[in-house]
Amino acid sequence: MPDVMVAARASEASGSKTQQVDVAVVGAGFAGLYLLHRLRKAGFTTVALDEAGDVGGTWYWNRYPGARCDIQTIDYSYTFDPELEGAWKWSEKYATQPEILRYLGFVADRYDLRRDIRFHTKVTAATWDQVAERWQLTTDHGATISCRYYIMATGCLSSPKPPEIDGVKDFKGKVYFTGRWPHEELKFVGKRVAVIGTGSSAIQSIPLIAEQAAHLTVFQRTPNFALPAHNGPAPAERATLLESDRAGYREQARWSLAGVPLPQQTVVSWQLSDAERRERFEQAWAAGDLVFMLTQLWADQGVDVDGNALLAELFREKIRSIVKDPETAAALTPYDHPFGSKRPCLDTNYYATYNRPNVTLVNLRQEPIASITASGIKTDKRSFDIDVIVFATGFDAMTGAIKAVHPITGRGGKSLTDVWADGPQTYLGLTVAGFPNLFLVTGPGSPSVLSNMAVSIEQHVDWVVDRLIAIQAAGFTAIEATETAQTGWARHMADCSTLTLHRLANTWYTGANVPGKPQGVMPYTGGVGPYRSICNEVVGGGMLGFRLTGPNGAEQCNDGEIVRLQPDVRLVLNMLAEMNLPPIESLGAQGARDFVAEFNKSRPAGRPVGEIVDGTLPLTDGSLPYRLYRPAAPGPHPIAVYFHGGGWVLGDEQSDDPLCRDICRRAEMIVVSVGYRHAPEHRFPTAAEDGYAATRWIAEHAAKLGGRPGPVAVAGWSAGANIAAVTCQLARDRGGPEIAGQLLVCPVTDCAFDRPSYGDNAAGYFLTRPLMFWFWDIYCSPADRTDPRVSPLRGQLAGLPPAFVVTCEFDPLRDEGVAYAEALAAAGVPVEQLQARGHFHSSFAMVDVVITGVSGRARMAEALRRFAGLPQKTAQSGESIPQGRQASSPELNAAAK
Ligand code: NA7
Repeated sequence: MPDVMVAARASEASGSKTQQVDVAVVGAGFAGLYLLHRLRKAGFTTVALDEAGDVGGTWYWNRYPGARCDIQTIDYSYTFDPELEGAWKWSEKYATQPEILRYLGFVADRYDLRRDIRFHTKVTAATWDQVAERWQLTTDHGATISCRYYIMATGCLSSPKPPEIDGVKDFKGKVYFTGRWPHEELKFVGKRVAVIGTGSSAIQSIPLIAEQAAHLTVFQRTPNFALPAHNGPAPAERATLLESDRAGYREQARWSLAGVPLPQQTVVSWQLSDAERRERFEQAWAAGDLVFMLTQLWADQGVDVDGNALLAELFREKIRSIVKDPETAAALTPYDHPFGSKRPCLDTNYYATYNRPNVTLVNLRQEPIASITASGIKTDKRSFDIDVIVFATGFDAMTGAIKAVHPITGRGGKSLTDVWADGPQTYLGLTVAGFPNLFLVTGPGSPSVLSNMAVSIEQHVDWVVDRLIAIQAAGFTAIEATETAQTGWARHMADCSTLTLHRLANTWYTGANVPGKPQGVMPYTGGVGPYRSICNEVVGGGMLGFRLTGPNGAEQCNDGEIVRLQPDVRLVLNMLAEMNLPPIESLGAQGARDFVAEFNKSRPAGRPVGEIVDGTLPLTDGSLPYRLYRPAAPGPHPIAVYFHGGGWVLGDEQSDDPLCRDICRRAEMIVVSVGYRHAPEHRFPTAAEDGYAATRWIAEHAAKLGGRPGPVAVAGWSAGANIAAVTCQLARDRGGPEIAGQLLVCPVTDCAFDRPSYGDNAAGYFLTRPLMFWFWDIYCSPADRTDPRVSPLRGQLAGLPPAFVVTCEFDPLRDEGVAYAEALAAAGVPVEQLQARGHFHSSFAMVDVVITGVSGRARMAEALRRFAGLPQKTAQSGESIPQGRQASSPELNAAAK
């Protein structure tokens, strides 16, 4: 729509009088428009301000050739009004920028939104007036504004980055920025054009510019992964799915990981053959769906560098097969970042464009740009005569647009720029401590750019407007995040970012694209659905982490951290809660065993090891089964004897299979998991005596088992760790075998139940207090419980082998584990402790489910290697990064560790 028409219909707020409104919004894009609509419906007086001449936000500015969305348009739409959905039909799978802009104009018209928007208006300062409890805004055009609430709907990618290359001003030709493209159509016919950058904007525009230009030279700093969009009409099956159950489809998107209704992939890469993986990849390549490619191939593609490398290599093969010149193909092939850690692009003929005779790729890694001259671009090797330079160099993402609307001065005169000097700090990506009544829509700390923005925007807008309604109804006039909540959110963000591979790439997600910008993963990586549930929990918890204030000293503050669990632990516990399982102790011993066996069938298969051998070992009164895990590398290897968890009642030598495989792979040791006998059939001290006898036999038969003769290590989890600890005491007292060290993961060490962890974690973290009581009752009568063969904390501890003791924060057994470690240390035993924050009793046994346990399991393996006298490993399987060819790979390797 021409600006002149807009101006005629836009909000009139000229003159010098201050405009008084309840809410001022900055931005008239997807977020600003929906905000206006909701605020108005809720009865708030509002004004929106935008520098642009019309609605559209990022779609107003990014008019470069080929600009399209990279989420299918069927999903990249408002969902708040089914009638609106019925009234608009997208013509293409990925709509073009003009069509998206028309859509936003249509929405603005439909709800008559322009009358509350002041276009061509930039906020030049925003100051919190503590006395009036209002924000005072000055603008470069028209009246100042006084508002109770100030909402930044400024978008994540709306502040273009400066060129950062010397000499731009000297250039005599034309200069364009993809992020600020002129409104009139540009003609490149007969022109020598340079495009600097190879992100989405460049990858979308390069093929179209190449079709016109006399010559196109692309200056590439970092190659990117791109897959074909296969544009055309919206895929029929997706449209049918939506139309058959619109509400259900939208709801699934709202609770999904990326804001698109796709399921959680559960099959892991090592469960698929090469051919199966290739087939999945080819299907995704043919589907031309970015979110599908990013999430649906195999479960470990986005969380594990090895799983990711398999996918990245398939991409590289494609690039090599399309681009004919091997040198150009090599330069276009990304090696410096895992697939998906930098935003991959959707393209139309991108790679094939480099087969055109009028296109040249300049690899800036080999010949950096030295300067821009009057006639073109000079690298340190060559000069290029150029008529037009297109900067597709990206944005100061996430924070740039917020900080651009500055200064924002909060309580006590604090400036947001200063508060964020070391990186953005927010609570939920929605609010900032010290800045009352200020809200950010899809701000840093929320899923934002790692999600379908349409879904995330609606969730934020609904959350904010619903809160304003509730605050007003309760008689409060100000809301502010607490420092505790904000610090807790930063910790949770950091925990989440260890789950994905985004931290391993230099990208605009991390701020690395802007010189001098503080670095850290800015969007929330925990997923749209989990994030939504957290926001709901904040409300359900009485606005946890917010201080609400109002007239006459009214105040409410339920201070605290919203998430203290590791993000994946939280997901597991929520999933278990949703399953509404009966308490294990209600099932009887056999019922509980059947239940656990069934439950274990649904977990990810452990990773391959060199060999697995099942056998039996003799006892004086029978025999015990064992399962031996042998590393792939040639032996002989040192041996770790392993005892499974299960409260002396449940499990067997196979029930901790994924953990045994993990230990075997990481420590490169043979793991022999022992099937000791269980209660109630065999009560105390059978399990302990079996553990000792088995260890003795294994140590004596180490060579026969293919292991290295000499001392063995012992390891165990939960009741198995109890048996490992007891075995060490018995071995010391009974003349052997010699034990090199003990790895005790969440051990049972004592029969006292009055330590705080038994109370704090009595319920809700799977291993409950009633379940522990049940285990104790089945295994051991009260009269026997102080025997060191079941309460090793009560035994003599001097002279025991070195120990590595792991405890988890949300575990009834936490404090007795810590007590054992401290008592060992006091007795002169070398001890290392891992007190795992945010973890629960099963965290480390849930290999490939609780991914945040990886670093802990890596430390456990290192401890076992130390016990065995093996050298420290430099890179762990599952954490190593594929060897790159570019300069940043050593840093990536370091980060991966
Ligand atoms: P991006 O994805 O940030 O891409 C910018 C590109 O420009 C990228 O290849 C950069 O290389 C390159 N760049 C940036 N600065 C320079 C300088 N100084 N010299 C040479 N090359 C440079 O921005 P887009 O606009 O393409 O896409 C942004 C998002 O919008 C996109 O992900 C979609 O979500 C929509 P680098 O990788 O930094 O080495």
